[in-house]
Amino acid sequence: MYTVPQIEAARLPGLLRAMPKAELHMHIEGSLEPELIFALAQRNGVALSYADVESLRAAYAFTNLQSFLDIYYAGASVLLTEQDFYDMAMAYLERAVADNVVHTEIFFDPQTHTARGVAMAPVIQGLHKACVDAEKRWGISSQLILNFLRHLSEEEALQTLDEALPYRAYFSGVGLDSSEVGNPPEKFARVFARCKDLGLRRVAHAGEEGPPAYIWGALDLLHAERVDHGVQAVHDAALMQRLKDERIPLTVCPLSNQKLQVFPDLADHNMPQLLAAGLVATVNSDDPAYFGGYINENFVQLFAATGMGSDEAYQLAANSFEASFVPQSRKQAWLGQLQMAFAEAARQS
Ligand code: ES4
Ligand code: ZN
Repeated sequence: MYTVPQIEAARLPGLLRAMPKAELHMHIEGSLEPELIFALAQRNGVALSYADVESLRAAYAFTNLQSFLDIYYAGASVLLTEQDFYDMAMAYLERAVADNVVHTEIFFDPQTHTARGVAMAPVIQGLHKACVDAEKRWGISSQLILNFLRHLSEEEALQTLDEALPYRAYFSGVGLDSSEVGNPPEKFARVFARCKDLGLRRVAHAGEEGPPAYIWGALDLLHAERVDHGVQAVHDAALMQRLKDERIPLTVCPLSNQKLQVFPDLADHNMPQLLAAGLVATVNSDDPAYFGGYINENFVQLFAATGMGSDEAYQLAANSFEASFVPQSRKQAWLGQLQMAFAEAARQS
């Protein structure tokens, strides 16, 4: 049994930044920084309804999920070519490496692009080439997870899946995102069943703003292997027991939850409760360009606000490896690296 070294509070932020980690809930379109949005708009001759970078950033004052999604889809409208998708993903992957992310499972929203007349090929090929080049250049591994937009119909999701299947080798799984309340998981039961038959891994956003019933639905109707967000599970004791017993991971996004008013004060975030209940909870950035920080900023601000310590830091990093869709042998190797990072921090303490 491994005993986590206790690290003094002053050294905790440094450890949170230095420890190796996996990021499992990050929408690549949500990594588009305002500067890159304007650069791509200029390169592609796309008109934006904001005068400059500052006025766009000033519009990032969200009150709920929908108020964010409206601006997020507007930002994505500058993406047209394979090079655009490649540049966006390389910018994220370089940033992730700086945060000591060793593995990432990247969400992308093809329907946000195909609905504007962009073909599936430049979307997936641009993202895939960036993943390959980033691994060669920096050693970070990545997978792509295709997300269906839940405010659209299941018919449209099925058509999107068909359009993506020529690139089946380039994505490992599917997910479900966009406006949650009013778009319950049962709407997508058939398309997820088809994905399961195809051997695709399955995740779904559930219990971000929506009720515990949507988390049950994600598990029982979509056969989701991970729940994205899932923070509303604490309102259902039987559900908490199920998540714990089956070790179903939650990919939690603290700064997203704060910015979208799920937990307006980070000090009230329920991450300590999720970990104390024995759940496989993880920390992720969701849409880092919009919510005020990449993964390390999520770790550092969450720990400062809630007073969690080195036990929780270790647990969250270990959980991120357990929750990833990679072979057990790679998870074991990462755990070894994690324990080396803790040993190094303990030597400095
Ligand atoms: C999202 Cl925070 C969040 N929730 C649901 N769908 C999304 N797409 C991008 N970010
Ligand atoms: Zn999300």
